Amino acid sequence: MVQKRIILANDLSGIGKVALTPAIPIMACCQIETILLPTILLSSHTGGFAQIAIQELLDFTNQSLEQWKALNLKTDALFIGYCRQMEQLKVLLDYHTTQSPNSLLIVDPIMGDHGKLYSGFTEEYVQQMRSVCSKADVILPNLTEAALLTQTECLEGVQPVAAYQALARKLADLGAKKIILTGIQSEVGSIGLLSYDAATEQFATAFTPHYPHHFFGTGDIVSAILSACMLQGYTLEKALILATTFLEATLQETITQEIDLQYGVAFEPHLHLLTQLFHS
Ligand code: PXL
Repeated sequence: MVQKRIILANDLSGIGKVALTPAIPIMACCQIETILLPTILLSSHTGGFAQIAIQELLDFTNQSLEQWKALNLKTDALFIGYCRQMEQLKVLLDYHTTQSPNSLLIVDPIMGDHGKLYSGFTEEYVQQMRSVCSKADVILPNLTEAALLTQTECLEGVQPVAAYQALARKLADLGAKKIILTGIQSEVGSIGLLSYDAATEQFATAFTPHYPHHFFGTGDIVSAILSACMLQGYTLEKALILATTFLEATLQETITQEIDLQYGVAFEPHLHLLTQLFHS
């Protein structure tokens, strides 16, 4: 079978296993070919480190996309994650519309968590992200990002599933076709995902045990697995279960190993689960 090919437009960070770092091996294990577009270089993620080295890459983004246009590069999906420069979102959306309008546009609107924007992000960026999400086939916001996109209060703590369903519908009203909300809590002790397919109006959920810690990069791991599942033709129900199962194994491993959580989670020992599933 011909491998599916995805462009990953996301940050490349030295420390912390966020964004491209887990996405590259996860995609490989899921048998998806990656075309890499680092949108910004950072020496670490931005969650609590000082003295972060940063190299912005807008020119590089433009030049890469120009080369790919000249090559008439064929792809099955474009994944847009952490950009930080509004202009990058514009050129990526333009590339998608003009070069491969029939490929899947998957957007993880990485820009905040715990009710706040990440450092370096602006309200103008949020607006631009809203318009990118309106064109997307799949969006993968956490609750903070969903609140920013819908201009509503951030849902905090344990909430009835109906509250997340209403939020997903609001996101669909912006134009996205499939919504996957991450980090939802509908019972004490568990955390999970809720999907909504606007075409069929179907919801699905899947949960994993909730630990009282902040784990960096878990949203990026979930986004990579779900994106791979979409390309491999999985249903949303099945994709959600796979993502939460992988996350549960990863978090258990991380807790057992007593890892310094600033440095990211121990996802590597469980990559073989993905290879076993996707390698025919
Ligand atoms: O996991 C989201 C993320 C991605 N990229 C960078 C980050 C974060 C979260 O802190 O700092 C650079």
